Amino acid sequence: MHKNDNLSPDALRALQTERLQKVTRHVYENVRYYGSVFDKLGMTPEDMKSLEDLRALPLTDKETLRLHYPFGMFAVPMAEIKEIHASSGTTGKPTVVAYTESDLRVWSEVMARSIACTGGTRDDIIQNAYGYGLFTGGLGVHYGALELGAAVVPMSSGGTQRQLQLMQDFGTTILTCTPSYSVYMAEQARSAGMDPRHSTLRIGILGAEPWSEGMRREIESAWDIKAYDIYGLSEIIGPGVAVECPGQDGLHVWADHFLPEVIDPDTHEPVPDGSDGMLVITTLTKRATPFLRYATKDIVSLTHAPCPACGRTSPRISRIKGRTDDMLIIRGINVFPSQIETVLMGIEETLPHYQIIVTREGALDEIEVQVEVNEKVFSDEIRGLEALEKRIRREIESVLSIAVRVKLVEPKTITRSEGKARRVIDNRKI
Ligand code: DLL
Repeated sequence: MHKNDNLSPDALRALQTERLQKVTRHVYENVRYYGSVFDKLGMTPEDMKSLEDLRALPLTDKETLRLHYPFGMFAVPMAEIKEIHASSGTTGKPTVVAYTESDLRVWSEVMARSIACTGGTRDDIIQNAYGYGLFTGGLGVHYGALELGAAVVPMSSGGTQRQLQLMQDFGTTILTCTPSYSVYMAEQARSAGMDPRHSTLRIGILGAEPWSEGMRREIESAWDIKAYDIYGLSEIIGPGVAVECPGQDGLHVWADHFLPEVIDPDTHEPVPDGSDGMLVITTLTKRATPFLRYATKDIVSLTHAPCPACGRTSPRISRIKGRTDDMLIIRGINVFPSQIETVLMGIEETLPHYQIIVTREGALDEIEVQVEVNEKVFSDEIRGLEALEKRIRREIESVLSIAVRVKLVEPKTITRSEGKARRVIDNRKI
C-alpha cells in the first residue's frame, strides 16, 4: 500500500490543502485564463485557505479547453513538456492535455497504485489491450505496469486472434482493456475452440466506458476472473484517477493527487455523501495542464467511510452511473443507458451485446433496444421469442416509465468494439 493510501482524514486534508495552495499559485501565475478568473472574482491565491474556498471558483470544462486550443491552458513552457495527448474530438476541436516529467511520474505512481489495489504485483504479466496512441489508456497502464515492476505486453487494442494466441502462450495473468472488448475477446476465444475459463488470466482491470454490475458478472464468469472497474479521464491524468479494490464496493480515488467534489449539476451546490451528482475534480499536483474544478460530467456518489475490505481511507466514488450529457430525454423522461443495461444483464437469455436506437417519428421520440439473445432462444419457436421480447419490454418499461420497442437479434449481429463501445445511436435530428 502507498503511504498516502491510508492517511487519517486530518492528515489527508492537510496535504490536500497544502497542495491546493501550491497549484492555485501555479495556475494563477502561469495560465492567463485562471489569472483572469481570480482577477474577476477579486481573489488571489492567498484567499485559498481551505478546501472549501475552492467553491468560490467557476467550473472548468471541455469548452474552456477548446476555447484555448491547442496550448492556451498549458502552465509551463514547452521546454518542460514531455508528452501531449488529445481527445478524438468527435464534437468540435479536440481537447489537448500535456505532461511534464513530474506529471509522468505522478501518472506512473497512480497507475501503479491502481494495479496494486486490484491485487496486481511485479510477478504479473499484464496484457495491455487499451489503445496506445493519443488515447491515454494504453500509455497510462504501460507506465503504471513499469512502475510496479510487472511485465507489460504492449498489445494495444485489436488483433483479437493474436491477443488470444499470446495470452495463451505467455500465460497472461492480468488483462487491461474496455469491458466491452473483454466480452468480445471471450466470445472470439470460444469461437476458436478455447475455453476462456481455463486461461491463466486472474484479473481484469477494465474501464474507459460505462458498464454495470450485471456486465461485471458476465465478464467474471466468462473468464473466471475478478473484474475491477478503473476510472479516469484525459483532462485529469488519464486512467488511474480511481479504481476498485477486492471489496468491489466503490472506486478509491487517489485523493492526494485528485481532489473530488460531487455537486448538483444544475445548482452546483455540493451534495451530501451517498447522493448522486456530478463529479468535479481539482488536480492537486499536475504541472503542465492543471485544472481547478474540472467538470467531468460523470454522475457518481461519494463516500468518505474507510473501506472495510482493504483498509484504505481514500474517499470512494460509486461506479459511473451515467453522464450529464448521455442522459436521453425521451418524451420528457430522463433515461440513462445504464438503466437499460442493468435490466438486460439481469435477463438470463440475453448476451452482453446491445444497442439503443433513438428516432423521432413525427413529434414523438421512440427508443428501440436491440439485444442479442443466445442461440438456444433463437432456435426456439417464434412464440418463445415473442414472450421473451415482451418480458424484456415490460421490465425496461417498469424502470423507465416510458414505452420502448425491443428487438431480439441473433448472436454476433451487433457491431463489436475494440475500444469504447457505442451503445446509443441517436438518429433524431434535433
Ligand atoms: O477513458 C481514460 C481511461 C482509460 C480510463 C483506460 C480507464 C481506463 P477519456 O478518453 O478522456 O479517458 O474518457 C473519459 O470516459 O469522463 C467517463 O465518461 C468515461 N469513463 C472512463 N472510465 C470509466 C469507467 C479515458 N470506469 C471518460 N466507467 C470519462 C464509466 C468511464 N465511464
